[in-house]
Amino acid sequence: MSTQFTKTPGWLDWYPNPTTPRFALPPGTVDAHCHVFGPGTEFPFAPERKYTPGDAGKEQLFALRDHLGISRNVIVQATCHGADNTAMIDAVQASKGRARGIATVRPDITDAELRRLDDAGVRGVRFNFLKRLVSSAPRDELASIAKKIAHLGWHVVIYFEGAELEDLEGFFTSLPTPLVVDHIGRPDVTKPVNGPEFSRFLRFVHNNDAWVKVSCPERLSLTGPPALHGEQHAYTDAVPFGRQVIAEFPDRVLWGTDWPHPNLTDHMPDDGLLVDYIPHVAATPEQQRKLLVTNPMRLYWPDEDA
Ligand code: 0GY
Repeated sequence: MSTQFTKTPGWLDWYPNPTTPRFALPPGTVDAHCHVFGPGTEFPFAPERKYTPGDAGKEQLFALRDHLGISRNVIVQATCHGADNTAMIDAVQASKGRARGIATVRPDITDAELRRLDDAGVRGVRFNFLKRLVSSAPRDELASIAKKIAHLGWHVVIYFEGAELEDLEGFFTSLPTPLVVDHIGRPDVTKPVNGPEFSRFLRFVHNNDAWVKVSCPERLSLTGPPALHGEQHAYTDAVPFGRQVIAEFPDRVLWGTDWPHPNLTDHMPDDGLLVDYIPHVAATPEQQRKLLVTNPMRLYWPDEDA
């Protein structure tokens, strides 16, 4: 039986017909953070979801990949699908080796099921601490998941608000896997890049086996200007944060589109212009190659050449 879903009011769909980027992505570029939503008729959204997105299926994701000049994707399970990874796995398998997956799992997951996910291309799980996205994130349950996946060589993707790192840091440090931080740890970009909050974040990355996604300036920025209408200097208030992380940890940074950009209500960025944002944070060809190709290949396709 197929199910029709009504989008959350105010929900913006992804940008149609994105521009061709002026910045040519290096060959082998990996989009290390994107999602698929449904389509809802084929892959119903989870009853416990906090939002109902518009459909954004694998065909559209792969079309964007090809349009922007991206080679590979890491498809992150979105909360609207809960712990039902079917849509994400379907997309990863349809990519014919050009995508990996990050799953959401429950603590009672069996070893056999984890093996099945690993065979399908999953390389990690995501722990989400944003109250607007998940009802709870019990640390004992998450710790038991991390323990179960460690032997597979997987990592844990962590999504939290910058201000909450102080509380979460001890828990993160106790986990037995590498960590991959979403969206530069969501800093408050009105605070100084060398202030206590972002310094804590940089120290945390320095002291742990942690990678950082330099992604989502459109989510972090308060002043814009938005990546729309050909804007080549978008999200200027987020730039110093991306720049700092790339300068300090050139070998542990990743980039992602975050397509189809869940929960944006103010504006929907032109994905072509989001690519043009990259050289503002990764200025040199060496930084760009590491951010876009070498680092994600090492984490997600260690046995393959870009
Ligand atoms: C993102 C950010 C968001 C949503 C999700 O899984 C999700 O629902 O990740 C958000 O609303 O900030 O990474 O796409």
